[in-house]
Amino acid sequence: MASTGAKFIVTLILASVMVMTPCSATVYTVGDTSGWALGSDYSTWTSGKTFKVGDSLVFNYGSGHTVDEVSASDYSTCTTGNSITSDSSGATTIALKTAGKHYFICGVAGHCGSGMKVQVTVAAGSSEGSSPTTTPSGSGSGSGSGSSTPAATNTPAVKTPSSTSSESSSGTSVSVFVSSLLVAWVALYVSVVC
Ligand SMILES: [Cu+2]
Repeated sequence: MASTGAKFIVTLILASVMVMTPCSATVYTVGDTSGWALGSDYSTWTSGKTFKVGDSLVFNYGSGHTVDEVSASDYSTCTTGNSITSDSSGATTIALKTAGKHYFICGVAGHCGSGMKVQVTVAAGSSEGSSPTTTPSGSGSGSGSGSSTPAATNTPAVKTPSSTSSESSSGTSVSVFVSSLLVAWVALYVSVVC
């Protein structure tokens, strides 16, 4: 049935969207409920977290702080004044657009040295993950033994008046083929996005 195949494909698309939604982007609140403040240990906060390209960091803080993205050397020495970016709005969202390490400090004198510094390692969007393995379904089987006819490629669906079981099975195999193509495409897309 065509409607069954269409429902199956729609279900696959919906399922793939549900799979892709949580893996596409994660928003991390730096320090969680403590926010961006003195007295927090941000190396503890980053431990166990995996940051990816597309994720973002949200810094929540009161007045008297800033969020400065700095270089590695400025991070280690708590040097202010060479910031790549700086914000003091109280709610800073940093989109992690590139892979590698990103360093953030508070630019107020003394705060970085007192612990207001955080570095995150951002992984590339696509890891060399599992390539989707396409299993070739044994289509075309069912021909008898010893038939050496070479015209077995892409037989068009001809409506034969005699209701044979091969007609419905060919329709099913076509929808399965299209579905497996879709699954392979979704798997490839997910592996690129995640
Ligand atoms: Cu500060």
